[in-house]
Amino acid sequence: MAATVAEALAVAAEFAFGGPIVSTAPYGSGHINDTFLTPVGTADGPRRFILQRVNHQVFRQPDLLMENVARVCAHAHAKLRAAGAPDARRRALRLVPTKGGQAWHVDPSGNRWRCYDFIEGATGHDVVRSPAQAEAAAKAFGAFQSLLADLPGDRLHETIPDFHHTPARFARFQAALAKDGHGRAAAAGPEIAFALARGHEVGVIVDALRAGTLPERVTHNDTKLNNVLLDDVTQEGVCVIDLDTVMPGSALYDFGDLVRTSTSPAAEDETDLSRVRLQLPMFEALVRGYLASARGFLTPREKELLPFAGKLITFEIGLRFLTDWLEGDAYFKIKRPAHNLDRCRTQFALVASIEGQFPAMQEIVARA
Ligand code: ADP
Ligand code: GN1
Ligand code: MG
Repeated sequence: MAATVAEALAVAAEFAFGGPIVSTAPYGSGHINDTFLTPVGTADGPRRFILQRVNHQVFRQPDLLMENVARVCAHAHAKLRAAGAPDARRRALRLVPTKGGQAWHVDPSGNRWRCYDFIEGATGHDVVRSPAQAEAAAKAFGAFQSLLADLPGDRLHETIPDFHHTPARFARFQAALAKDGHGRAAAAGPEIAFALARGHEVGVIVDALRAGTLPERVTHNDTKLNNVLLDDVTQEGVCVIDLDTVMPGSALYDFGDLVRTSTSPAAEDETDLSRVRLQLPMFEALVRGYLASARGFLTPREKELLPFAGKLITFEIGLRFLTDWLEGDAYFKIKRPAHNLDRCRTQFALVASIEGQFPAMQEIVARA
């Protein structure tokens, strides 16, 4: 059950905002957490905050997750300060402490809540509108990976084990299909066939990670377009958000999810599949933006696999939507009965479009 406004208001009172809370209201289009926009009157004038209840069905170890988030925020701000970056307050998330000085609050039912400064004058877009936006988003996520390359301390906690283990996602899909616990498989024949026909290539990235032919890095792991806020005036990348899945991974899944979410003119849940396609100018802009900030650390093999990564994660997320649909919509928030099946169809239509343009994508990367 989603958190109510009344619950959010009660929890907001626990945070050290430095003034009275004006109101709170549900905000954004994320599929996982419950997010509230919370304006507050402070001594310095009105300010806004993002209050979030962490989804602990999805994140089974929310305290470890919050440890990761706090470390990443602190490191980002330390580096921005050291570099004398202008506008540093907007460039990385900052956690607002509780009145007791904690980085997060635990409510009486055991839910974890946290609060961030609201990044003003910037927007997370659900659908890409221009190559300039695609370029800015990719540059920002590349810079984020670069920022985390020297994160001090222990390896980050794996907030969701095997998050981008595509073979494990495939196995889970096969198990859900075999069980068909909600009698839904019959309604998804073409999607199931599409998925089963692609089982042979799911291991390419994780196998290479295991073999050491691709490096493990600290990555974001949820780099969809609306998880980076772009400046409303300049369209530049301002701030990478949604840090819940920052953990060890492959840079390729990060680039791939940009391809999934920033090359098609259609929304993730578009039902008119004729609108779903990879637009090469957007892909070219992603490659340009990503290489602008990541060229210095990527290996030749990582660069070579950029087009494939786009295809693989689009397939993986399509598979996850299909699996969730077969399992009765237990994971992703939905707004209509077949929402997850619609999302799966959109992803698979994009996979097909990528497959049709693969040589042109490889050509773009080779030229860059
Ligand atoms: P979810 O995991 O559910 O996607 P997010 O952390 O991405 O949660 O937050 C949901 C939405 O809230 C984002 O897509 C973005 O629009 C908005 N948002 C989150 N944090 C901030 C912030 N600090 N400033 C402005 N908007 C934010
Ligand atoms: C979820 O949290 P959000 O909405 O940014 C999901 C991603 C999926 C994405 C699909 C923790 O991202 O893995 O790619 O939906 N996050 C988690 O839109 O599962
Ligand atoms: Mg999000």
